[in-house]
Amino acid sequence: NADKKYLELCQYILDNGTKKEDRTGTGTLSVFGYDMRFNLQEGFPLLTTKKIHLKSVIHELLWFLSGSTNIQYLKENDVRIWDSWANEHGELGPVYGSQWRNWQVADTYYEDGLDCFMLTDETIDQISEVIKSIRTNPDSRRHLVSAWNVGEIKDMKLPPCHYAFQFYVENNKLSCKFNMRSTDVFLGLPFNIASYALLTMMVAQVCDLDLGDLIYSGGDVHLYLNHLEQVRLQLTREPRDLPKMYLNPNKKDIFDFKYEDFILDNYDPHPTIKGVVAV
Ligand code: UFP
Repeated sequence: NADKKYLELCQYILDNGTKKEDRTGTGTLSVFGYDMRFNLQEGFPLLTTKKIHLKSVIHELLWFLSGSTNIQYLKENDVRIWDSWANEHGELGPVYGSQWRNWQVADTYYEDGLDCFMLTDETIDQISEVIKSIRTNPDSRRHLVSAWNVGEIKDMKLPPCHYAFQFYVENNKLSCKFNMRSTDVFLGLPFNIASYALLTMMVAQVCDLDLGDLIYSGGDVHLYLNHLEQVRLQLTREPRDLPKMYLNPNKKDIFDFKYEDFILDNYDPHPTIKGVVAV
């Protein structure tokens, strides 16, 4: 069960984490390298040991998939998770949406017989490409999307935390592994797990595949020191049955999904636990 694995991670960090300073000045308990696997057939991995605001997860994912890097859409839908990183125009630089849908390729090549080179500007829609490759060549080992565009990181307000994900098809089931260089386990991770679970469900539906596993793979996996009390409270709570997520079965194009196409059923979580975001 997703809560059990998540709480095991929390306990593991409390027991084994190293006290480390961090960019935000908050301080963390940190471990390096940790994986978790969730079977998506066992229910939607939305934590029940505290209430998670799924609305923000759905809007953020639709916003990534739209290719946008401006917080205006999020603002219109009352989602504030990106507010503290945006500039005065709501811009975030070339973050996830830009890399997923419009990876910039600046190609230089020499024209035959000419003593000069040409510059071409091309963009790659990695989401469309990966869906095409899953449909046409399911056994490929190259179903990969990267947000880690080395040449553009300097222009991003926040370098990608979940920097790449890979799909895998086996017995007509779709699995997804997502990699995070840096994970705020208390506030970020429950969101990130739900978000990639949704993305996997959407891709599975448009590729006519069943659901396999979702695998989280973390680099610097940390609990901020001002979240420890909250985590200890959460650890006392008994996990409940996972909810079910239903997607509108008529959507066969990943870019056609709207907020109303996601129905969460049977979600009965323990109450919210508040914590301050480190910026
Ligand atoms: N963080 C997450 N998940 C996300 C996201 C950010 O856990 O999806 F965007 C956290 C990780 C870290 C902080 O605590 O935000 C980013 O800081 P840094 O760039 O210094 O790793």
